[in-house]
Amino acid sequence: MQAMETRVTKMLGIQYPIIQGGMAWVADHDLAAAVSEAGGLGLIGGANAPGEVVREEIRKAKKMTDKPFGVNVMLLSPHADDVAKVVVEEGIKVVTTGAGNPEKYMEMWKAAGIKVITVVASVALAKRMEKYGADAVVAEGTESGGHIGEATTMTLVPQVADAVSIPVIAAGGIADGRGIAAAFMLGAEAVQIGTRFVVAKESNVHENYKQRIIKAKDIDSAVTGRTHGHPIRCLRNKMTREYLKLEQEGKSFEELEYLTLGSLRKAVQEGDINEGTVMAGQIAGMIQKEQTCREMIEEMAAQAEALLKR
Ligand code: TUI
Repeated sequence: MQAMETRVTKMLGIQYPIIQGGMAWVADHDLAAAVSEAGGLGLIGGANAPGEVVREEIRKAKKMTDKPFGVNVMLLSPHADDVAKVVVEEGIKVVTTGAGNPEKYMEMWKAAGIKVITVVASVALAKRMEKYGADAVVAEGTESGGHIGEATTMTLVPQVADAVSIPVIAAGGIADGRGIAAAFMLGAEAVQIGTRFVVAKESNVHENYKQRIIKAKDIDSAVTGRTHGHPIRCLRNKMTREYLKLEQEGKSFEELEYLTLGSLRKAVQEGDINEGTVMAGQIAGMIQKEQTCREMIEEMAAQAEALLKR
């Protein structure tokens, strides 16, 4: 796999330049361990979970793999301070952050020898993170599922790659070897993949959620919360129709929160894909089947390598 060796694979000690997204309610110890065992970097998603819950997830993953895995600290979480400490106490080697600016934790993480990878949606934040000591950035395009920025992967990745010297990891709209090869052409040295791993055999999301992604068409994606500055990409359903209608009528964020509060959990765990939030990226339309993480990673890496050699 020489062609796929980059500063990111060397820094993280992984075989393939493929990082799993730290998805809220989805990225648990089973998924993270499976991705790491297959040669990528698995991530446990801290999401809104309390520190002790994340600690348990970390301990379970450690029992399943000796390979490196990381933790995503979701910065909007009320428990972010606790999770930030737990990763240090548990000897985690790689942390990714999302949905905010992690500056206040950087010194503590760097002192603990943690590789810090911040998810950014703009050149400005990428430059700032480099200045604060980030080891790499994930340039996440608006094609991604969940909480998103405005710039597309196609435009963001090369601009971030030009602006910083640390490695850039591309995310948003990538789910096969073509996407990985394209990201490399744009200047990325690894990719972060979320949506495809949601339908992995090792993913514990409800079967209805997996089937909704597998059945999704190219144009099934919707973004709620744009008018309130909390844009969330998910698959169209009863919830998004109602949300977007009320949003258009000028309802406030507080009035609409009841539609999304806890609704990701409702979709992921209870399988309520009509009233729940089915977060997924725009590439959901291309995802056709459930496979093991190993099958997905080996297939994507082989395809990318063949394309990059051409
Ligand atoms: O974080 C994500 N994606 C997420 S987090 C999430 S959980 C959640 N659920 C409901 C409401 C809110 C969150 C679901 N999906 N991706 C990484 C990401 N970070 N995308 C965009 C950003 C971002 C945006 C603005 C990072 C920093 C930022 O500005 C920070 C600043 O202070 O300048």
